[in-house]
Amino acid sequence: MPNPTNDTLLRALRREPTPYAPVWLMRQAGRYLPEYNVTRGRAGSFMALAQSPALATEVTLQPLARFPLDAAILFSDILTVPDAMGLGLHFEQGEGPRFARTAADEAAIAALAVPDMAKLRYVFDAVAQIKRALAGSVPLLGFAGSPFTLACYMIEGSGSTDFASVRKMVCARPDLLQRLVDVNARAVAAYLNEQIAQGADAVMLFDTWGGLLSTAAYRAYSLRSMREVLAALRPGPDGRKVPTIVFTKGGGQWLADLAESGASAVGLDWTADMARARRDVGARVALQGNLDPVVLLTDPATVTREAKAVVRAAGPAPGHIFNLGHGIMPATPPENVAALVAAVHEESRAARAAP
Ligand code: 1CP
Repeated sequence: MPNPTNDTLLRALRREPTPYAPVWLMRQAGRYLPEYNVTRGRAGSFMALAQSPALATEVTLQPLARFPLDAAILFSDILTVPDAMGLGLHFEQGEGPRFARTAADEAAIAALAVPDMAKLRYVFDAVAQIKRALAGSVPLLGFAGSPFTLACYMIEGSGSTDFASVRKMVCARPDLLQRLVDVNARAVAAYLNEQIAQGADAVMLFDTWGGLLSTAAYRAYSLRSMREVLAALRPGPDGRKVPTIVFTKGGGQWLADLAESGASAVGLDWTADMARARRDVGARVALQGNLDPVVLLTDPATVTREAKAVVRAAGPAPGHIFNLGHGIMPATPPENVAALVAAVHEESRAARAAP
């Protein structure tokens, strides 16, 4: 299979020189795009959209038709894996995810197993279909939730601001949490390996809630299980190692640990100091981030100024992938995204050309 024509992202993940900093945005397909809302309305529900490879392909490509982004990301959700484990996922319009059953006690956790990957066929079919539709134009990112972040939703049964029941389990029943995280790690590794087999050019682990843990608990339940997943990934169809990204929201204080996780790149949220991160670990891993997504709620001039500041903080050395510090917000005006992508390309190209 030929390399994607625009392989800036893959080169930056490998810390090879690129003419500019590649940019993609977490949640780049989503509710801020009117065309996404039309397709979602047609599908009837988020799950119906995600479970149709044709519609998932359509919405994956929507942001790329508007903006010269340097990567596509599979349109799906991290919670497809616990759904396939039998927890019964559904999304109400305007609300977050809900599970019909939780995995919060001894019996429910003991009953969990790595799901038959055939239940997630719709995801792998979407990866294959998106790859064909991209026709080599830009790389396709696959993804999964981290074993710990999936455990948070499985224990709680829905989203939460503090996941207190999960943090309680850390000290009250560490054995149960360990069992849950272990089965999730095996499931996530199998899930990502199948995405890789279908052509995902790079894969990312979203550890949205690892930042809620104490340092000791983070290392024991989140970081260690992510290392296990990364160590279990197989090469791509071309025989090369597939680049990987780990993102722990709130994980800036564990940057040295994350740099040793085995990932090619570490994603930073907007609270992290990008310039310092590049100095401290930039010779060992690529860094992704880290504009505050609320900047995109302002105006094109402000977006341009703030995006250029992140590009300057990261500097022109190889290994910076521009992104937001977390997902794009539904109230984002699309014209601000256009200004962002143009500013990143222009500023980073100029910095690399400077004598
Ligand atoms: O109503 C809608 O249309 C649903 C909104 C939506 C979207 C667009 C959800 C529900 N999921 C998604 C897609 C999605 N989710 C992607 C697609 C690729 C992209 O464009 O980036 C990805 C990578 C995710 C990952 C995801 N889902 C995470 C990790 C990243 C993050 O944002 O922290 C998490 C925590 C979820 C769970 C989830 N799914 C959806 C929502 C609203 C949530 C958050 C629930 C909560 O509040 O805890």
